[in-house]
Formats: sequence, C-alpha cells, structure tokens
Amino acid sequence: MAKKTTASKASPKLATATIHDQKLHRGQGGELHQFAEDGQPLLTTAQGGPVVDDQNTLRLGARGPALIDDFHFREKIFHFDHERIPERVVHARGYGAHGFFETYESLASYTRADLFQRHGEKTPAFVRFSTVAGNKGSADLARDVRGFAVKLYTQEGNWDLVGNNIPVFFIQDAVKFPDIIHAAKQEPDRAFPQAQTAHDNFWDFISLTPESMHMVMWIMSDRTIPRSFRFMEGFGVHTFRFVNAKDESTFVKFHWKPKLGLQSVAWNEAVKINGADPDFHRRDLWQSIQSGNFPEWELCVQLFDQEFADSFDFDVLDPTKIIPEEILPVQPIGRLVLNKMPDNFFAETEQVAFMTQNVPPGIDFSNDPLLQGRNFSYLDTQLKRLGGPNFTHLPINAPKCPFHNFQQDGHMAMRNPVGRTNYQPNSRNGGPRESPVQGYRHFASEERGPKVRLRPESFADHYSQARQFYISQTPPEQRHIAMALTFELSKVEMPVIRERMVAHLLNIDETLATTVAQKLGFQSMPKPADAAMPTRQDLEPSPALSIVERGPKRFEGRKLGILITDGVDASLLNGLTTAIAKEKAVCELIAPKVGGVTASDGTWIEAHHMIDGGPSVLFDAVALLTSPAAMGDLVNEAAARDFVADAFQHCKFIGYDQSALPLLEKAGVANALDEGVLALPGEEGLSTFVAELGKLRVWGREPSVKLGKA
Ligand code: HDE
Repeated sequence: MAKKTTASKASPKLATATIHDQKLHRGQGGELHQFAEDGQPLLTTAQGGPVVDDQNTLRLGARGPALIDDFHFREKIFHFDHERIPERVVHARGYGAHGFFETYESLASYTRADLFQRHGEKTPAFVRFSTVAGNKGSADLARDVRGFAVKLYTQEGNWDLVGNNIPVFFIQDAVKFPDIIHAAKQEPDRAFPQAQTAHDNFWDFISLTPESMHMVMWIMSDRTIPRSFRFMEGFGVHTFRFVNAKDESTFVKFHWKPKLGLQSVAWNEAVKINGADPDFHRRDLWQSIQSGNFPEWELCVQLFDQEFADSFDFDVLDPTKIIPEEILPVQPIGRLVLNKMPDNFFAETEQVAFMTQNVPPGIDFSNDPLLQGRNFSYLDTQLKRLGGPNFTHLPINAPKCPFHNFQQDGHMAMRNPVGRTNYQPNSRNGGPRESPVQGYRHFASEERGPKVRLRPESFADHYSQARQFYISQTPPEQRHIAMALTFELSKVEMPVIRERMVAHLLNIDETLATTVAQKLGFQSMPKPADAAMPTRQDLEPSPALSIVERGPKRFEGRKLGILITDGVDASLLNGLTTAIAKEKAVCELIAPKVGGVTASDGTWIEAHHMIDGGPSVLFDAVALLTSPAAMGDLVNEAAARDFVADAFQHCKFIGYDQSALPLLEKAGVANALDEGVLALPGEEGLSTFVAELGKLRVWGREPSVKLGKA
C-alpha cells in the first residue's frame, strides 16, 4: 500500500531556499557571510558549504534507501561519532574556572620565579577541581579525595601546581600508583562500585599497604565530602624547592586556604545530595561565579632549609607526611580568585592538560619519589588523552607569554615554523636561541649513591602521623571517622581484610579500633599489625587539621533554604532574606507547588523549588515560614516531613514561625528541640537566628539523633 509522505515540518522554508533567497555580505577580509532567510547565519558544513536541509537525509524517493552522496549527513555523523576523547584515567570528573593569582610581596630572596617578584603582580589562572576514582559522569559527593589543579600562565611559562585537598598520599613510590588506582576504581570483572572505595579490592590493597594509614585517616574524615570546592583547602603535597637568582635553594610546601573557611557535609547528607543533585559541586561553583561571588584562596607556604629538614622527625621527601603548621607556620604569599566560568566545558575543562613538570625558573623539584614519578606520567597521559603532541596548541594549554621553538608538524599542528630554517645552530642567524642566563637552570643538588631499589629507613613510620591526625579532630569528627570506616568495611566481603584493617587501627588509636570492631560485630580483637617501625611516637595534636576548629564562624557564601506556604508572613520573609543578604549569603525558597505562594499581604512570591526538588540537604540551614491554613496539607506531605527531619538529623540550624510547630511535630523533632531550633518572629528572634547560623552545625545534637552513635 502506498504511504502518504509529508515534507519536513521543522524548516520547510530552508528546504526550498535557493541561492537567490540568501542575503550575502562581504566581511572586512572580503570573506562571504551568508545569512538564512530569518537573518540567522547560514548553516554550513565544516568545509563551509551551505546546507540545504538539516532535517531530512538524502533518499531515493521519500521512503527509499539513504544515498551515500549525502556528504552533509556523513560529515555530521562522522564528527558526532568522534566527539569523545578518553576520559582521564584518574580525576575523570572535574570542573574548572578561570581567574587570577595576585602576589602579595616580592619573594625575590627565595625564588627568581617571575610571578613572585613584584607586589600586586597578577597572573592569569585556570583551576580544575575533581574527584579521583569515579568516571566522568559520577556524582559530585562521592567520598573521595578532591583534585585541586592550578595552572598559572606566568610570564616565564606555565606553572602547574597539581595538588589535592589532602596534604598526603596513599603511597610513597610512584611505581605503586597503578595498583592503588586499580584497587580503588570499579572491580574489573563487574565494573562496580562506581566512585566508591567501599569494596574489597580497595581495602585489600590498603590493608596490605601500611604506608597508606595516614591517608586513610584523612579519607575517612569529612575532608572527602566537602560542602563545596569553595570551602576546601588545597595542597601541593610534595616538598618543592624555591631557587633564587643566586641559585640558592629553600624547600617549600604549598597550601591553598579558602577565604570562606572549611566546611564539609555529613555522610548521610552526601548520600542524599548525590540523588537530589549529582552536580551539587558544579552548580555551586557555577552559581557563585555567575552571581559575582568570586571564590578566593590564599596561597601559603611553609619554607625551610636543610637544617630544619634534618632535624624534623620525618623525611620531608616522604609524601605520606605533613609538617604540622604549629611546628612550621604557613605564610600567605598571594591570593587566587576565580571569576569566570569557561565558555565551553570541553574546550577548556576537558582539554586542559596539567603537568607537574611545568615549572618556571625559580621553582624546582625535590627528590620525593612520588613527585619524580609524576613528572614522568603527566606528559604521557596527555598524549593519549588529547591525541598527539600538539595539545599545547590548544588555547587553554598554550602559554600566555611569547614562546618560540623549532617544534613542527604532528597531528593537528596549528603553529608551524615559517621560512627555511627549522633547526639550530644555523648559519642564517635565524630563529630562537637558548640563554644560559635566563633559561631554566635545574638546581644543582649534589647526588650520589648506588643504583638500588630501596625504601629509605626514614620513610618507615606509618602510624605516628595517622594518630596525630586522629587525635587532632574534635569529638564529632572522630565519630565520623569511626562511622566511615565502619561503613566502608561493612561492604567488604572477605573477613580477613576487615581484621587486617582493625589490626592497623590498633596501632593508631585503640578506642577507634574497638569502636569499629564492635560495629563490625567482631567477637574478639586481632593483634595489632606488625609495624615497620614498632614504636609509634605520641605527637602533639595539631588543631589546624580539624575542619570544625577551622570553621568560618560566619554564614557568608552559604545557602539558607526557606520553606514557604500560602499565607507566609511577608514582612518576616522579607526581614529574613534581607538579613541573609547582608551576611553575603544566599536564600532559596521552597514551596509546596511549582511556581510559588501568595503571601499574607496578597503578594505573589516566586519559589525556586517545589519541596521534592529542593530537599533540605541542598542547604546549609533552613527556615520554616508557613501559615496555620497551609499546615493541614503540609504535615501530610512526606517531602515536607523529610525536609525538617533531615535538616534536624544533619545538625542544621532550623528557624521557624509558630505556625510550623505541627510540622516539627510530624517530623518527629518537636520533643527534641535544642539551641539550634529557633523561633523566628520578633526582631530578636531573627537576628539571633542569623547570628547563630555562622556556627553552621549544632554538633552537640548529633549523639542524640543517633546519627553519630558509632
Ligand atoms: Fe595525579 N595523575 N598522579 N596525583 N593527578 C593525573 O594526569 C599520577 C598524584 C592529580 O584536573 C593524570 O592529566 C601518578 C598526587 C590531579 O586534569 C595522570 C601519581 C596528586 C589530577 C596522573 C599521581 C595528584 C591528576 C590523569 C603517583 C596530588 C587531575 C589525567 C606518582 C598532589 C588534573 C592527567 C586535572 C591527574 C598520574 C599521584 C593530583 C595519569 C603517576 C600525589 C589533581 O598523569
């Protein structure tokens, strides 16, 4: 039976356009600009050929086979088929932003690096934050280390400080990197779990690798579930060198300190955020930069000489160790401001290529074996990922200072030498030359010794700093470490792995070990693990290691979620939003229905979310501004009850007006009201609430809601 055929409805006019219908314009360079009938630029192929119909492929008859003559279709599909490049083998999921680095004062006595010579010098920057284990599409709040990679486009070439939000690493030698990463990522046969270390392979490797114990304390702490990229620290991890114009070296460790202070979320909250908004961290950075609230960090350094290094309890070349800030204070030397999102995610964030070996004159490496291995790996990985040696031609990777060399050809070469001379030395006095004065001089450290595969004795103590980290945490943070270990090990199927881990914990803290063992249902305790270094040192706690101790004490940069209903007291709502704006924080309104509510004075108030779409886990604190009339429906809504119950169990501040009491009751918290649940109405109520918000959480509540009972 003959079928009726219809012409494309999408763009019938385009399909019938002829060259006579087009408006033609010559550009300043004489190039032809073609416009479609509606004034939009004319769609062309990648070769510049005008496209007649982008809705229908070329066919033999309306219902016949497609024709190979259709070069537009072939080109379009071919390009689409090649849109993906390999994701990063680690740190696949990331998000970046542009900004600048500003130097406070000249550091000429320590380093000849051009960016540190002048007070107020501004250097363009690009930063990419990432998780490590998950694939590109994984959720933002996986429990994981965060990458904190900074590219500074200095006048003497790019400097990449490719750091993490944790100052130590799992392993001491780069040769173990493929093993730790294989173990952490999805198991190879089943390809799960995604973006999680809660599985046998990871804990098997860890429990057989005592050098990872310090890092284990960090990753089981709330550091691995940050509230925002904006509220986390960054670390260069390794010891580097500053080298001055006289070729004198000073050891340096780099720290990024967030201006808004540190903050993390609760584990139960992280799990729910991943469902409610898997792009939570991306959205946070996007929203704050787009609204002009530019995140900022200070670059701080710990500077020390060989004498300090020799006197320090641990080896400064060991990347599983820190130098506590209380022993060697950090000094701020400049600030990093992120003020512009990329125009195109792929072109910039995906194609940016960080390489630890990108250092300008005046910054040099130490012999940290992990750093040495990284210097080898990063160039290699870019070649694979970006498909050829010319990835430095991509704008995001190209230096912003002048550069000249004789490199040529290769895939996608955009810049090629002109003229006859593409070598040097040459007789035509042509092309760039090296300079013994201005060129990069590696620090001429004296090195000698036999060629060996040997771990130094000075790397052998794996427990002292792990314990120091643990005892430096506040009680809620210690509870969270115990809970995290229990959760992760509960997912492990081989009992021997759990036992081995508890045996290590016994070398770190006995109470921690017993708490975890009890929760895991151990009948008896194992023997402490054989330590490479039997005597663990009892180091002084370092309060700088606690997030809670370093809390911001203010609500700036945070978000209040206000649940409103029809009949909401308009002046109370107005008072609250004004007070929050004064704190340089943000409010979002959540209403029972999409759209908004009618306030007590009859005004229409637009809401950002309906309750299901705006659960309280997305906010740092919540307020309940309701009306008696709306309460009947609200108390019967599960999402509204969860909104309150979650905010309460996540130890958030809750402000409410009296009409919301039945909701507090239905959420099961009315009998447990504490200093974090505050009645709002009245001048005083409002200002007390806003002032209290700076504390961020009511940790004292945690044991009573059982969340924290490990
Ligand atoms: Fe990386 N790491 N890494 N790493 N790393 C990569 O390079 C590697 C290590 C870090 O946003 C890869 O471009 C080895 C420590 C960040 O694009 C790869 C070793 C620290 C990023 C690589 C380490 C890091 C990477 C994968 C052990 C903190 C993301 C894709 C010796 C100081 C950068 C890529 C971005 C990425 C190798 C250990 C930080 C394969 C061999 C320690 C932030 O080259």
